[in-house]
Amino acid sequence: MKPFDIVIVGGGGAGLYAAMEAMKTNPSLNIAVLSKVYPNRSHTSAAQGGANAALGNKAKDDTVEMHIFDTIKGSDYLADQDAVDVLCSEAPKIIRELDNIGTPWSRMDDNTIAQRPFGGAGRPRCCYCADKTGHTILQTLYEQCLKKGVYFFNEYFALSLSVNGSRMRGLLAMNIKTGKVEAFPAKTVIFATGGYAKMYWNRSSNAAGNTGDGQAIAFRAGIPLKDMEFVQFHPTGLRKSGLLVTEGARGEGGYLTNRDGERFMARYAKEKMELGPRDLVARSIETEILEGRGFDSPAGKYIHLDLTHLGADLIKSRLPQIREMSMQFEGVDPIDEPIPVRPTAHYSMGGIDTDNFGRTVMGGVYAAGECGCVSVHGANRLGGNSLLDILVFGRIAGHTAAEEAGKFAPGAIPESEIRERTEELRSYMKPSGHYERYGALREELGQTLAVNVGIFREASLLKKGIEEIAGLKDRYQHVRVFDTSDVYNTNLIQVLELKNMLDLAESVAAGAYAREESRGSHTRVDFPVRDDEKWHRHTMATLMDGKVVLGEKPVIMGRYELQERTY
Ligand code: MEZ
Repeated sequence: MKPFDIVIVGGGGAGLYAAMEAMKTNPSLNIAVLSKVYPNRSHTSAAQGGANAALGNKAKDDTVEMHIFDTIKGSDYLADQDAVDVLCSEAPKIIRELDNIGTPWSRMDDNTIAQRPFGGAGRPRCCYCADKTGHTILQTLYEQCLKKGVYFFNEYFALSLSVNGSRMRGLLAMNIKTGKVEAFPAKTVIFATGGYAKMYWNRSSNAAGNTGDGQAIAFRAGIPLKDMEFVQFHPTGLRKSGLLVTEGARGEGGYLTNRDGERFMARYAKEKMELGPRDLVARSIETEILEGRGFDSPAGKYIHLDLTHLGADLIKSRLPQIREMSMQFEGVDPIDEPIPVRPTAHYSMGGIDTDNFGRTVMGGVYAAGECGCVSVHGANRLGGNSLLDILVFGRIAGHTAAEEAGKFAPGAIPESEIRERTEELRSYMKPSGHYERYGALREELGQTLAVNVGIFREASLLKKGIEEIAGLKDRYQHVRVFDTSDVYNTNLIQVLELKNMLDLAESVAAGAYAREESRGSHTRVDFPVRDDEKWHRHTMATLMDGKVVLGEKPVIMGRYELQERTY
């Protein structure tokens, strides 16, 4: 195959924005997007509530500076302040740019882009398209990429980077339709494969495919991962499935109530109530449940998200998807009854370490969106800053790669690498006396993470989690794929995804065990206080001889000094 100037791995919002921007920067470039699903089925489509930008449409006195401060405070002061400046300053421009290329934003009466309140934000600045914001953004970007001539390789599963010494020369991927390993020689590669929170299995709002493929490939190629222990639990996942019930439901005025009918958030965030930041609201719900004030059911414990007082018109016009999902997955119509919810693993604050331009430590390799960690979210992301992150930093990574592609000579990927990868894939199908099945390992991984590396963490649990993950990695050596066909071998894909999750889970648990403090989403009951002296720093995980080695990196400060975080 002819070398590409840019290969983008992942067809969600970050990948597509990167492709669109790279084309705009230099239309003569040869740009490919590889995606394991069709791009318009990427997980961006599940982002419901919206994207933050200080447009000042709903609150005239909103400012970019307030957005910056809310984000830094929300991050529990672990975000890099120069990166947050970029995120929030670019926000109004990027929302308007999306408007110009056709994103159907909901509108206010004066026809300006509608905004709703979101957690941890001082002003209502979350721009939305009903409760299908990510879905509409994704469609808009996909259309633009097709129009601009981006090459799409859909249903390709990325396997590894091809690296010669310190020189990256492209990517190897499996064509899911044929089972063949194909080489994609490239001057630059951008990873935009989304997050890794699906490792929590059914305690997750994530799509089945959010298995951290980009992070795992980069990790195995020697690129460090940053702040992996910070996994965000969204306060309101549906009780049975963990699917997301947007924060927009609380932004529109929904209440959280316990089994005594009490709006319990008054106990935890007197001022912000249900619109406290996610880490705080998720901990509060979990505390209500642990202290016996939740509801019990065969499908698990839960609390209520009550929208009944909002009325049918509002629910039907602004939260139609939530209504549909509640009816389909819980048998509850939120117009008439509260929705049973419980926190659900939703977002990976950690990811591939990048600078503010999307560059990693390896020349020619970039990352953006949830797959990367720039870091704008620190220890806790604010709702509505994720779509914003993929747009702003997807665009920046696309621009940087387009500008820098000329610096890297195209490398050829040797045939021997294709053969090696093919043999690796085939090795899963060789008969073996003792074998393990994917399903059991997958479920046990989710279970150990939810129990031992969940919302409330503690040394002995984390240690158990680390041991259990190591045990699962040993057992993985014996995992076998019984479907030996080449065409759409989904069992093989699942097994490869499991390998990625196991490698990443190890770094999540190792970081969580090492970080002896509580900050943002990382709550250590044995170290309940934030320890700025020892831990106001990023955790860096590197893979050396197959082992996770932890290091650290300073947090970039700016105008805002460390403060106690109250809401
Ligand atoms: O940023 C998010 O995670 C988001 C918009 C989710 C939601 O509650 O809708």
